[in-house]
Amino acid sequence: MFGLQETATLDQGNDYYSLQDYQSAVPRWCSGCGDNTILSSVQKLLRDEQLPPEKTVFVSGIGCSSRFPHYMGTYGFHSLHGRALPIAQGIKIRRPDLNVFVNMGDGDCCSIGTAHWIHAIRYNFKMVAMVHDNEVYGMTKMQASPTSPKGLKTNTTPKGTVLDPLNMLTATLGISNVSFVANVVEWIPEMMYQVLKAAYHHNGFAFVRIVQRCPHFLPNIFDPLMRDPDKILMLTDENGLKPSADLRKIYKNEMAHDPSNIHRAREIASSMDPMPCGVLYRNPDVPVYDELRRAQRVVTHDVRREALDREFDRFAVNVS
Ligand SMILES: Cc1ncc(C[n+]2csc(CCOP(=O)(O)OP(=O)(O)O)c2C)c(N)n1
Ligand code: SF4
Repeated sequence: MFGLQETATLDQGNDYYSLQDYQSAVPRWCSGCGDNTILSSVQKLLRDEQLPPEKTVFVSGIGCSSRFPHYMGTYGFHSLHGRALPIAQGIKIRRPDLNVFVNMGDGDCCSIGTAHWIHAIRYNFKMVAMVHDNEVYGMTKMQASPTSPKGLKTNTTPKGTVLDPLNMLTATLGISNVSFVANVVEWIPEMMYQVLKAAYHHNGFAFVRIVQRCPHFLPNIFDPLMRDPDKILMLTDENGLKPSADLRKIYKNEMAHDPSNIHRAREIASSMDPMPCGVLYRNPDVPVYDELRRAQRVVTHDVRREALDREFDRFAVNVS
């Protein structure tokens, strides 16, 4: 019996995390929903990077895409509509040792969450922020989102939207302290994986827009993009997208892009035909807020105890 106990002991030092270690509940997204593809890529990334699940947290808002943390075998925080980013920042400031990922819908980030989005770019905390852009409100059954294409008929725009969609890439590239911006489509997993990997390795706020299919409400909207490979422009660079020979056989539209050039990044991001996919902008030298704060404060246990004692002393009752 003693021997049995011994073999049942786990050797924590030699852990290898498999894909299953990053999986949790069975996803409840519609079949064919692009959120499923994003989930698979992210789980593969975490497995390849061997991120300890107990040191990793996924934060989301509210929406179909925001169900993401339920399906990860890590820590998770399914928060409030539009509020994923401040919650993720709160986690990062107290626990800089954690790997923080954020999943938001286009409504979540670019509508109700706009103020948080802008300030998160400026604060430049180290985290990966993914926007699942299906160009519609999915969970609440098809209202127009800021990224809906002009003319789209939805429950809130029965005669069709009248405005051009918000370009979240040029918007992000226009904010002070922006440090990483990328764009991908979820139906090309190799591309999405490589870009998410680059985002994870970026020291700062890595903003990744992921164009995502919603076959339930907008079944054909991305057909032109999906069916014509020439409508995709691969932006290649040494530390970002490095397409394989197989990918190159299908997607022939390719351009070497220097992601340190913000003017060029803005220029490229301003046109979606063909759709630029890859890392548009990367600047590793932008100050990272969590590192700035860490450098200023050295809070040892003694410092904390002294502060607590001082606080308690204010309420001390002298009975002598
Ligand atoms: C404060 C608040 N306002 C509105 C809602 C209703 N609501 C829930 S999800 C959602 C929109 C979801 O669309 P999106 O963020 O694009 O995500 P998707 O479902 O398409 O993934 C809305 C308006 C809410 N839950 N909370
Ligand atoms: S409604 Fe759309 S976004 Fe929501 S789960 Fe279904 S396909 Fe995905």
